Amino acid sequence: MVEKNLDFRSDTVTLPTPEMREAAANAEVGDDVYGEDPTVNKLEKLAAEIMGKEAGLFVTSGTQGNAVSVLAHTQRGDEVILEAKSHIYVNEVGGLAVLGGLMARTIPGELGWMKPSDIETAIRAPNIHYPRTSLICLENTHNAAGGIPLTVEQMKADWDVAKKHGLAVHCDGARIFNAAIALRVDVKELAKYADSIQFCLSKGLAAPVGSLVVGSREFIDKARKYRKLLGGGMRQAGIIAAPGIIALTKMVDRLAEDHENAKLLESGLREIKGIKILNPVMTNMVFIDVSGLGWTGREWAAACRELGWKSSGYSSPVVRLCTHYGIEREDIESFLSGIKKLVPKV
Ligand code: TLP
Repeated sequence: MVEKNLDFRSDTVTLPTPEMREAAANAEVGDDVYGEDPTVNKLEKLAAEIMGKEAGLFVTSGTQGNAVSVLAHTQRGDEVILEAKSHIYVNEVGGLAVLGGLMARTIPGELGWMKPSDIETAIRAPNIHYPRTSLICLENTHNAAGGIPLTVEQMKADWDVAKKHGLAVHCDGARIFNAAIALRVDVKELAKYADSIQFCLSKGLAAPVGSLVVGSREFIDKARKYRKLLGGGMRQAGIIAAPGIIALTKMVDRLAEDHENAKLLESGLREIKGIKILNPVMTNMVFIDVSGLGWTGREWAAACRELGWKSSGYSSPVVRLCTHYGIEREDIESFLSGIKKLVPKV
């Protein structure tokens, strides 16, 4: 029985499955800073295998995974190319500058994808006046673009430019499995076109904590040291790694249900005059603009609350709705019939 979780704010709100709770309670543990936690070791190996990389590193969060990856790929004073609305640039507390002493060079993407020609133009030529460009960061799925999956071809095109110029590629793959499921490709095909990938266990995969970084052995050794620097050496972390193993082995395929539910939500909301759908709905996110109802996000969130749902809602009329484990088809259906009664007639 799935525990209900009527909350559209994010897929980060997912609750662990009963099997995860049990796995956490019974996990075999050791001191992971000594490399002696068997459950963490198993999770790291599994993650690397799934992504087709040499090694993996269990980190506390997506933000920490991106931070250690960026640090391991760069030197202070380098420039990093990223999409203008990427999570690393917008939502990670300026870590590039604060932790890495790095410059950010942003490129507006087309549905989250930076065109190779734009990347090429942004790469710095060797010149005494310029910082060195050393890294390109991709995001798949791209959150702010609407949970849009970058295709294998799109990733390859960006990768080819990077490699032509000798640059590293990091992928913020917080929701890379949503991308793989939506595109119906093996996640390895996407992972092939990144030197390193960070992906989250704690979003649609429903584990309570943690992310993984995968890449070459040499890269992971470096990233592990940065994780220690950032306070991420976690000792008996098998307790939180055990649910992660369940996430990777049992929770990936069901992401398709979240995508279907997002589609259902989209089509129901489209029937409401005054609500505009802002993104092509390809994974588990629906972005809406409620200004046509005369509402801001706050009024939207208040209406959702009346129906027993949580939803984001600020002064902006744009709201992101996420579907995830804990929300089922019938929940979306009853939400839609409820909200249709609550919106003002326009
Ligand atoms: N995203 C969160 C918020 O921070 C916005 C969300 O609710 O979507 N990369 C991407 C693409 C993300 O969407 C997120 C989290 C992260 C990295 C960071 O992961 P955590 O929250 O584990 O640090």
